[in-house]
Amino acid sequence: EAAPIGHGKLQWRILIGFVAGLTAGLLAYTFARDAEWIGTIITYVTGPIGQIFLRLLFMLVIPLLFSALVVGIAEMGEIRALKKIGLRTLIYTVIVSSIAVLISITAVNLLQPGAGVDRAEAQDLLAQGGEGAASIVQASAESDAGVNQLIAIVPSNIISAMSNNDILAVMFFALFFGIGLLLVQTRRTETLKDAIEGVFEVAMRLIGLVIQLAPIAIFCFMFNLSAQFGWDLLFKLAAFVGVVLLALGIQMFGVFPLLLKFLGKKSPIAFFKQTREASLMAFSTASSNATLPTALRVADMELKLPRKIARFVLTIGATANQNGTAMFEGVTVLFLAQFFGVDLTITDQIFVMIICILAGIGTAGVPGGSLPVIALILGGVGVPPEGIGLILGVDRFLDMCRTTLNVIGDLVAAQVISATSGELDGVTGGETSAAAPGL
Ligand code: DAS
Repeated sequence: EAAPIGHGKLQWRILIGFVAGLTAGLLAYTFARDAEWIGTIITYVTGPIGQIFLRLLFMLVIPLLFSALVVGIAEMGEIRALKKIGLRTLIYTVIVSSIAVLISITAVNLLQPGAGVDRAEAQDLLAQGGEGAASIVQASAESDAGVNQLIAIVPSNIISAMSNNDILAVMFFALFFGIGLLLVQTRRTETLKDAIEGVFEVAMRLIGLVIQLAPIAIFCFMFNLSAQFGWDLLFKLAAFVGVVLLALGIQMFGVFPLLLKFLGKKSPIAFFKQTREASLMAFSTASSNATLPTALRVADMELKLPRKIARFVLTIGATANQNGTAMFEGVTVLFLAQFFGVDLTITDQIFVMIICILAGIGTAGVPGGSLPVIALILGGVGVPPEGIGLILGVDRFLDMCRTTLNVIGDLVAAQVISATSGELDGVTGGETSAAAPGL
């Protein structure tokens, strides 16, 4: 039986991996910054281990997400319940994402981080980030923007959507299939529902095994980050990093506690304590999708939320309710506009805000998922998209922070929607079958 992360064993090992990786990386950066052996270690050891860990998790995300969503919907029992939960989730997402983007845009306008960037440093960063920026601009140019992207959410072939890891299309199909199960409800579909529940349990159990690698993988992530960027990580573009962290902090420790207290019927302190392993996983992997299994288990075993609501809100939320991403996109677009001296009128800023809220719905829950979207928005407001190269050096660290906000935001949504749907009373939680492990 995989040691349940919530009971401390694995969680402490993950924490030790995190601190050890950070320390080792900073030591390597401080005493052997340009030594060849550091590059060799990152290329042949720590880099591959981190990538294999993420790929093992991504390999299981599609089966997990599909089965969680289908069974979550089928367990609602009737279409009326689905409509109620679905509507509440949509309303919650739009309102809370709007608050998030409003906070981020206000912070950038008030603090003007883009106005004070040292030109020499900026030229250096643009040169370093040039290659990465070009590939991101290329990716955003290729992505179907606007209407095509909307149409692409409806998969014409679910197998190719799954093989292309097209999470939104898989989610659409799972929603549709779950509604089909709700409408049919015969003995045979009950068997089918049980079979799909079995897929969920197997996926969760396998993820419980994969997550045993987390301490080593997280050591590698943190070593790679700190050995390459060292202390500069925090001081480079300090004003920009500071404004992003300020905005994320206001949402995390201002807005979320208010939502939890007044709508979620939950003490914020208890909530943050019970969800810490999801925070740790989100921060270390910088991927909402990779953290989804942990979020599902935390909602079930720690927060004791009703499965049907938690599974629906968390699987939809992992991709469609990314508060951290929406904030980061708002700050970055306005920061780069300031840096390049592009004056954005209020209408421009409202346009950016609306796109950021929508982008928070369509951005992939993978490391760096929001970068192509930012390049798209920059192009839309007359800022050179290549300018994204300026922030690439600090993006990994900020991605870890914003992904943590994304995942915690999804868990807050599940808590609030459960409480406001009157589904909290009498839920014992821990209903996940035995196969779903401690992670
Ligand atoms: N890393 C993305 C996620 O997993 C967020 C982002 O890139 O903005 O949610």
